[in-house]
Amino acid sequence: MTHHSLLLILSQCVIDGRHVESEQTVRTLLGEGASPMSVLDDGLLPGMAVVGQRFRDGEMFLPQVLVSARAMKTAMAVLEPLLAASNVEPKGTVLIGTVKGDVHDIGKNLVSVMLQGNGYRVVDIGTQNPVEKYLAAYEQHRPDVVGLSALLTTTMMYMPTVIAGFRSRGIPVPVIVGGAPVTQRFAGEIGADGYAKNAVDAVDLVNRLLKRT
Ligand code: B12
Repeated sequence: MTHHSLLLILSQCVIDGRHVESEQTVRTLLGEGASPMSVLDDGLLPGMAVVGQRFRDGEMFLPQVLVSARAMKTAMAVLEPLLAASNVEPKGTVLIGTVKGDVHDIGKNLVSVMLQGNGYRVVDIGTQNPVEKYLAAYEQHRPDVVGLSALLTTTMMYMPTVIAGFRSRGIPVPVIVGGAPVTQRFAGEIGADGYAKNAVDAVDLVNRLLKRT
């Protein structure tokens, strides 16, 4: 089978939420020499995009989205070590987490993996983080950049609270934001130090903020 048809099958596995087959298909593609990036960009992400559209249009419901998310995650578990493989000295540390009230983590995990793959150490504090969690993790790990993720128009409104938490304590760490509803304009309005629309741009953004390449 060609890479192209295997990638289509992989997208469909994510859409249908077939996690066992999605993992197998990823392994087959890798075994046949497909790059981890293309498996992600041309197989998994297009599948997840369809899930997003169908959910929005009321053609798919939450339980189905959950099984799709699981298929995406099982496949990502195979790709992560490959995407993150890098044996150079860390270029810096990035603390990342999804904000309070929000359980979405697929996009955040992707950003983490891409940063790791590009030489950063990532401290991932998971989902549903109140400002106190970010502050405590900051004290413990002293990251060079803090990243906030939110996928809901309601939870993105919590982002300024986290930024204020750092600023009111005089902590000058750059705070960057992202997630589907977040825009460059919103980032500017809440005084974030940066915004990126996807994981690849997130790496560029961190490179720029820390003047690394
Ligand atoms: C999967 C999914 C779920 C899964 C999440 C599983 C998981 N472990 O993450 C489950 C089923 C749990 C879920 C639940 C809900 N969901 Co939901 N979900 C989605 C869905 C379909 C896909 C999200 C996703 O993973 N996308 C793929 C990733 C790769 O993209 P991404 O997250 O945008 O991340 C990229 C960029 O945004 C960026 N990025 C992300 N984070 C960061 C951080 C930084 C610092 C930077 C720089 C960049 C960056 O880089 C990423 C990689 O390129 C979206 C639809 C959509 N189009 O977004 C709805 C969506 C986000 N969900 C939605 C809703 C309404 C809900 C629920 C409220 C439903 C309900 N009634 O209960 C709950 C909320 C639960 C909660 N409290 O958080 C709505 C939000 C509407 C809104 N505007 O607020 C959406 C948009 C669907 C829709 N069209 O209606 N959901």
